[in-house]
Amino acid sequence: MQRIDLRSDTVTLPTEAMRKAMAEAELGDDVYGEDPTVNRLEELAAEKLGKEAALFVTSGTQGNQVAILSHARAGEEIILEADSHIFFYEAAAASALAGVQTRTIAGVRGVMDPREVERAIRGVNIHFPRTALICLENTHNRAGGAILPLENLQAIYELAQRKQVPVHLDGARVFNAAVALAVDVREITRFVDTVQVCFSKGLGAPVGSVLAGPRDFIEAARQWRKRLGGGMRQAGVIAAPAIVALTEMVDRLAEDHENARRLALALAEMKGWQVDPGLVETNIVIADVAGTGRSATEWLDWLAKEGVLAVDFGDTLIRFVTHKDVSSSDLEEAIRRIHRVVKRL
Ligand code: TLP
Repeated sequence: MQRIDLRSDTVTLPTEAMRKAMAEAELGDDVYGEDPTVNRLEELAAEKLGKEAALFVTSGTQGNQVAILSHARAGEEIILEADSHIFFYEAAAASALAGVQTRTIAGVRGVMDPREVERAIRGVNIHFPRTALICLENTHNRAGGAILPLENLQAIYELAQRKQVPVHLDGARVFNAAVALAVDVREITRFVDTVQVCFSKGLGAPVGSVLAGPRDFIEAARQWRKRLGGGMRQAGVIAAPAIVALTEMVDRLAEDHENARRLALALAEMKGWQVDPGLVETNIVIADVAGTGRSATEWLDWLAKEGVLAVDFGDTLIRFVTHKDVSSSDLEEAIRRIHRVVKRL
């Protein structure tokens, strides 16, 4: 039985064009700044994201953490959304590595109220830490791939500039947001100082992310990456497929969004499953199976036996992520199999 893997868009395998680019990449030692492919990727990413410079990093987590380390010092505070990846899924790296205190704000579908953000920024007082950074996430993973509205980004950026606090975007899936909004990604990144973008998710590259921002910030980030053991020598072999990801794989994300909407519509029809297809904006679908009287893990076991893989996002929540290695016919097959399991109950 063919496995249909909807656990994450991180499971995507490199395309033929990526493998060819890897085999043919021109290489050098990137710690000396001499890998022409890494240099080309960093220039291309900076240009596409509308920033002065960029740094190729090993992963989304490393990109976010290098950003925090470069923006903030131990004993300072960073503001972030309560369900954000940096807070929820990075093993408390911000406190373990940067020594910062996290100040969370509960958002609505990942969107923080600018008034709450403003209230959370510290004034000068001997009792208070300095607010060093505001972090945003777009699209928002735990909010089901929700897009932060441009007006919200703008409002937060304007108040942050007024208060002289930099804004970092965890843009692991920012190209999904840009494609869904039908805007150039720079329309999003213009409202942040620094941004991390993953090549290894929906864009299909095997490894890596980029951190982009002002030139002096990226120089500081380069040293933090080195401190963390992220100096990667002949990294052109993995930068080459990332270049293919940036140049060839962005527009097709619309197909993943279409498949996610299709999946949400089908799941919403299943007995005891709760999904609002109207809330599915990109490639993530979160379904609540509370109405079936069974837990997410029970469902995941049954689905896995039918060769459909997803992950649990809470006691009764299941996350499905569509991506390039699940075609629309694979998706129809997944829906048939889920239906079979539901009917058996
Ligand atoms: N997210 C993974 C898991 O860690 C949950 C996934 O399968 O979605 N920011 C966001 C918004 C992410 O979703 C992820 C990965 C990261 C950062 C971290 O990227 P990596 O895995 O490259 O460190």
